[in-house]
Amino acid sequence: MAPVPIQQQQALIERLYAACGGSYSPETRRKYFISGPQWAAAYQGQALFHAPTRREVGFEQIIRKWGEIGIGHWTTHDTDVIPTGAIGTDEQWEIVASINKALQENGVKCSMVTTETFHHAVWAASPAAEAPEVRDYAKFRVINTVKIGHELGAQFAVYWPGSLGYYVQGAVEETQTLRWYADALNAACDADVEIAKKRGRPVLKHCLEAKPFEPQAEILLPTSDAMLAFIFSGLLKRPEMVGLNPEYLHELMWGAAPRAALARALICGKLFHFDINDGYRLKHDVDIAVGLVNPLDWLNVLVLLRAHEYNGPFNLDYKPPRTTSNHGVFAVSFPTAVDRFITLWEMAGEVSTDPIVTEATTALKTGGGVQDAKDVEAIVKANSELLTLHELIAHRLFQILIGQHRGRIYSF
Ligand code: GLO
Ligand code: MG
Ligand code: MG
Repeated sequence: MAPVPIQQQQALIERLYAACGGSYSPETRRKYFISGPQWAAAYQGQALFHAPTRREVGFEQIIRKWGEIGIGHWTTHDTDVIPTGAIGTDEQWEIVASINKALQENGVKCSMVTTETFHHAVWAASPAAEAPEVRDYAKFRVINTVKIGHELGAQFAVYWPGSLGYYVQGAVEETQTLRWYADALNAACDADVEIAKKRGRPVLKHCLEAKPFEPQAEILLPTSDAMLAFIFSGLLKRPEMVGLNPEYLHELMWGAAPRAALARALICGKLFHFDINDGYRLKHDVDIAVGLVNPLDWLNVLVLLRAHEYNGPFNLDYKPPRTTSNHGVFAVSFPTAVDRFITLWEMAGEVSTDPIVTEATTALKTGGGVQDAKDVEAIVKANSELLTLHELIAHRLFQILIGQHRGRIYSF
């Protein structure tokens, strides 16, 4: 093959993307509650050891692309779109008005807003720092985000308290810091109740997002389970307004089974919002797009969510890799992520109606039929053949994942 000159590269990408087939129409994509974050599309590839590889992209372009691709919802941090110095000023409301215009023109809705409490120097000692002025500023910021959320028509506010923790031990008293953090959330919920009432809108769903490592060395609320304990701790004035935004990779990072973490949130009635992506156990937050690393696990996660009729958003919180170009972000990265999600979601539907999975599951739940609950030997014996179904079900899920249940076989 001859070298491909730069002016022919986009055409090559588009031809091979089309040749992949299997993509859904924008109308079909819009039927799912999928949201695309401003920060994900605007990510330029930078990190501590990485210089940016892509040019800046603004909200006008991202919202337009969401409309074209069929990503029905847009999400943002306050400072993704408003410079820190303009937060709360007239300039902010001018920007918010132009966001509303862009959303309307492109048939996209804002579903979620979130406050950046990790990047700016003011958060060096976290949003629940010792200095009362930092904590007052944190309250101002989260209340302001609630206001923006209502103005943009959002239903959710997310909090990733990225810097709530420490690097060196002994300076931070954990219980005090958690109380201070709760004060900020209480201020946001109180303000929300008032604003919602004034505007005749429902209150937002306030969602906490945990991450086990980064950017602090030690994190005070590192897992979704820790956050559940925090929600039910008595520190929150309105715990009914607060739930979770688990992120698939954040649970995997600490070694959890994401599906089990989601199940624990479900039984508490706190699975409000879900950040979808992929990655590896015990690595940093690589934020790979959904289904590229653990498709079988993802299929299982979606089987669980369908079974519990989860109807909240699926937020594409991943980072297009540094090797993807500005063109590739919209031509390949986002449409393929959406389409893998839809495929896995529909496959999860097939799992729930699959006759083999259904019969095997029913047989397991029926058991071998022993009346005497004290007869341990009889119980073991009665179920000993039946339990082989566990492995058979796992095989069936693999078949569904690769389409083998529809008769696809490999012959020599
Ligand atoms: C970072 C988090 C981050 C949050 C966002 C929403 O690791 O995943 O992207 O999801 O700040 O609050
Ligand atoms: Mg996230
Ligand atoms: Mg992440």
